[in-house]
Amino acid sequence: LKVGNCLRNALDNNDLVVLYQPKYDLVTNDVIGAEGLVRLKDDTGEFISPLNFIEYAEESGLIYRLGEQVLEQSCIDAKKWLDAGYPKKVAVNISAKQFTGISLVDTVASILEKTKLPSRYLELEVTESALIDNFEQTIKQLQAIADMGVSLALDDFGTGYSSLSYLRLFPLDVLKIDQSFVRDMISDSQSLDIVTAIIDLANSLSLQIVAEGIETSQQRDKLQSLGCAIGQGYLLGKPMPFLEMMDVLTQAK
Ligand code: G
Ligand code: G
Ligand code: MN
Ligand code: NA
Repeated sequence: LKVGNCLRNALDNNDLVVLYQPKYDLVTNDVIGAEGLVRLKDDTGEFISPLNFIEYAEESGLIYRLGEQVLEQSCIDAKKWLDAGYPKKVAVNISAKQFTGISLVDTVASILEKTKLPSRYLELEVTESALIDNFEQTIKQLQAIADMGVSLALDDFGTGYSSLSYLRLFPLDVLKIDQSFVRDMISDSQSLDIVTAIIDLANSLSLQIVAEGIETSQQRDKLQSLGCAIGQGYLLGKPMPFLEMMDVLTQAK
C-alpha cells in the first residue's frame, strides 16, 4: 500500500509534520493554545491528510509510533513557545487504539520528562469511541494521565454514542462541540438547539467548552453570545507550521 510505505518511511526518518491550529478566547481574542494536527508528506512533498492514513496506522499498529512522534513534536514545540514567553497549551489527538496495547500513560510521562514541558501545557483530545471501548481500562489510564496534570478534552462531542452519565465518570476538562453543529447552526435551528444544549451541559458540569470549525463571523458572534468561551476554525486561524504559529503568538502580544 502506497500510503503505508510513505508512513513507514516518515516514521523511520522522524519526518511527520505537525501543523498547529490556534484556539482563541472568543471574548478577548487572546490565543489560548493550539491543536497539533499531523500531516504526512508524499514523494513530491505534498501533504497527505490524516483522513487517508490514520485508519491504516490503527490497523497496522503503526499508530503507536505515530502517536509517540506527534506527541513528542508537539511537546517540543510547546516548550519552545513557553521558553519564548508564550505559556500556551498544546492539544494532541489520541486514537482509541492508543488506549490498548503499548501504555499511553508511560508514553505521556516519558515524553513530558524528556521534553521538559510542564504537564499543565499539554492537553489530550479523545473521542467518545475511546471512552466506550475498553471502558474500565480507559478510565484508569485517563485518571493516571489527569493525575499527572495533563488536561483531557472530549473531541467531536455530539457525534458519538456516549451516554451523558458516562461524562461524569471520566476526568474530563473540556468538551469540543463538533464542527458539523457549528457549520449548520446559523441555517438550521436544530443544530443551534444542540449547540445551546452542549454549552449549557458543559457549564453545568463545570467543563470548558470549545467550538470547532468556526468559518464565519456570524457563527463566532452567536457562539460568544451563547456563552461559548473558546473557539477554533478557519475564520480565526487555519492549521499552520510551527514558525507561523510562533508569528501568531508574537503578533498577539
Ligand atoms: O486537519 P485534519 O485533516 O488534520 O484532521 C483530520 C482528522 O485527523 C481529524 O479527525 C483529526 O482529529 C485527526 N488527526 C489529526 N492529527 C492527528 C493525530 O496526530 N493523531 C490522531 N490519532 N488523529 C489525528
Ligand atoms: O477531529 P478533529 O476535531 O480533531 O479534527 C479537526 C479537523 O477539522 C482537522 O481536519 C482540521 O484541519 C479541520 N478544521 C479546522 N478548522 C476547520 C474549519 O473551520 N472548517 C473545516 N471545514 N474544517 C476545519
Ligand atoms: Mn481534535
Ligand atoms: Na473535532
